[in-house]
Amino acid sequence: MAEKIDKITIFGLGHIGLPTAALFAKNGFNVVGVDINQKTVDKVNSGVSSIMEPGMDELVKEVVSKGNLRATTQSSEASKNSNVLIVIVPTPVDENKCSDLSAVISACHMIGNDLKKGDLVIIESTIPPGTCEDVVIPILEKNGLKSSIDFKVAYTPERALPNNTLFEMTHNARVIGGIDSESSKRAVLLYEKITEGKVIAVKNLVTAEMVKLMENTFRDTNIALANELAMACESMGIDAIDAITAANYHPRVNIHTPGPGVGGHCLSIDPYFIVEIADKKDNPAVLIKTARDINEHMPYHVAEIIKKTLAEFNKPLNKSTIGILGVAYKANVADARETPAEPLIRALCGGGGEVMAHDPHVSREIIENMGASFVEFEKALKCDCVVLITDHEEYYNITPEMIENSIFICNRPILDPEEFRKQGVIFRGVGRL
Ligand code: SAJ
Repeated sequence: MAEKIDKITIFGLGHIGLPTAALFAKNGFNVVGVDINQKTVDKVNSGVSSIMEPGMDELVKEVVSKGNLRATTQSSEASKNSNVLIVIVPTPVDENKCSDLSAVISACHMIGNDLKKGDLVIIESTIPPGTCEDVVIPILEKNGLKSSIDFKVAYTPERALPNNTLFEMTHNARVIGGIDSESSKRAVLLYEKITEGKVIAVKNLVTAEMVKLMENTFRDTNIALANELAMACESMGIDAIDAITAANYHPRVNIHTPGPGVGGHCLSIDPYFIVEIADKKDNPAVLIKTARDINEHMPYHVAEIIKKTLAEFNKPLNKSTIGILGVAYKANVADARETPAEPLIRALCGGGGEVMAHDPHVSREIIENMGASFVEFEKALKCDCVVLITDHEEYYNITPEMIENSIFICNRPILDPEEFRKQGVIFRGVGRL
């Protein structure tokens, strides 16, 4: 008897949802993507990727033209014709740094409306530990079907690195937790179809939820340690980059790289999900919260370095032009979500500085919304003070002669300070002398 092929509906066609949908479609599944954004739906249906990610344009074109992937805003018709329902919608934090689960809740209501016996519901969105049991399942059961008995539930976090998403999705290990062993078994078999990486079943839903948060918290906390060491080094006259590079020769030491702060939609948010639940359980996650505080402070620390350096040369901030190089949250991406460049720009503008920013990937509109004027690379280099925030490849070839007014605050370790100092440029930055 021929194997029954799962029909999949994916809720959310964003940075993770669309590649996931496209990969299932490429592997022969019939996939429907549901999104609330009509423009996204139209784009995908015309065979064009709605996200900027290497390989996605070709992949979306291929699977849409073969008829294996289509998009819709109508969840009901999609759900009724599927037996696997996957939720990949955003989970931001609100102004109190608590999780905003509204998109997950809304997707679960849509699924709950049309849930059938035998369906498998999979959550991929990053969520606080316990959310599947406490929030997701009660909504799915609203029409009387019972989880585990009538339908199955699994949680599997996505762990792909932006800009390398397709490769990592098909090669990284994947962690899966289920409400029961049958749920995780079905989810493991499904994801084995799209990845060559190991698919690991953990004990239950909450363990899988926690694994994702632990990974990003490890990285965020390690970067906070690097940033604290960098600030300590600055006050002691030590070049932190030299010191960290040397320390990392130890076989069991791996200190991450200090910088102007931690941006993006993952590291700067996920640790708060642990903090939130740990607080509720009356067991505060002090180290994790402190690490977040340190990383959130870094843009203001950069602002202080700028002000102090300008003052030394009798140039008050409110009479100076500042040229920011790079506003994306990390190298070679166009994504500026949670970027440390934004609080820095706002702090400098608040202090009366005239801030101009260049980024080869981020649009004029995004830069102007942060409060800076959008300028060409050459114009940014002519400012009283040039400040490098993002280590885009385009900036690797900056030379001392290009820094017209000889003040360069370089916050990523991509250039040799001595080369600049030899030519009379004041070279400072996070962790630098
Ligand atoms: N950063 C530093 N110092 C470092 C490394 C990074 O300051 O040593 C900064 C970056 O400049 C950036 C931020 O941290 O502003 C985050 O960048 P990242 O490259 O560490 O991570 P993301 O947010 O792009 O992706 C992370 C990844 N998680 C881990 O590596 C543990 C990715 O695998 C996850 O899939 C993703 O989060 C996610 O979706 O959660």
